[in-house]
Amino acid sequence: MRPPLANLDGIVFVNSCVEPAPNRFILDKLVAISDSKGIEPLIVFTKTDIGAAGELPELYRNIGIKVCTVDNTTGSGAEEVLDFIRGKTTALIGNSGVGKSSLMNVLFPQLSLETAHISRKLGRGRHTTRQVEMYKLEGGYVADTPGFSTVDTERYCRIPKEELDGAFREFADFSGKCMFGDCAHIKEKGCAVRAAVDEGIIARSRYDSYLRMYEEAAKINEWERPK
Ligand SMILES: Nc1nc2c(ncn2[C@@H]2O[C@H](COP(=O)(O)OP(=O)(O)OP(=O)(O)O)[C@@H](O)[C@H]2O)c(=O)[nH]1
Ligand SMILES: [Mg+2]
Ligand SMILES: [Zn+2]
Repeated sequence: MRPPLANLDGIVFVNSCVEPAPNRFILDKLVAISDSKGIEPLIVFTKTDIGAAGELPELYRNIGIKVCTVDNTTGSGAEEVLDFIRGKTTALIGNSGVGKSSLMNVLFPQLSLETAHISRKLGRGRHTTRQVEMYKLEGGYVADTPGFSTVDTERYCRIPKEELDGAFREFADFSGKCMFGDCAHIKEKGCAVRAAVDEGIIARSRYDSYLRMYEEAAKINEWERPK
């Protein structure tokens, strides 16, 4: 499969506090993919005027990921996004309706990109932005992308299960301390990763995402793996 974007320095993962609510699993999956490819992630929570991001910003900041909260109706918080994308090749990625194009318009008003409320009656599959578009801005390139659906993200997990723990950055302090060198951190005796989850050092939701991704990765046939 040929990705529509390549050679990204950074990815801005856009979530909205509400409508649609953040999906932790998809966020963890995308962050794992960017981490495994050495692409710097920035997590943004939009619509702070109508909802709160709750515990999520702190959860991700605790593992060293930059997080910012933005109200696109006033532009409050958007400067941090600008600092992140300046001079880099980046893309805004996230579910349909989270406010990617709205954020682009806040950052670069000259773009006047189309934005729209997605009616619940019409359901998923209605994307306002229909193609990936790259703009030369702020000494770099920024891409606005169409929102994805949950189904689309299924095919993105192509991290081999043996390498998956390396894509969860906060596991690194523990994965070398497991009793078995090839520990998958699932049911093995003496697993230091699971112990850290039980002690509350690693967030349970992150570990749950790891387990779900591991299961998905285990279903991928050897020949389907990227070389
Ligand atoms: N209240 C509020 N509404 C917002 C905010 N950001 C975006 N919206 C609204 O959310 C809706 C979707 O915004 P878009 O910018 O079109 O979302 P998108 O992520 O580009 O969606 P796709 O192009 O379909 O992927 C629009 O009605 C926006 O006005 C925000 O911070 N606060
Ligand atoms: Mg859009
Ligand atoms: Zn382990």
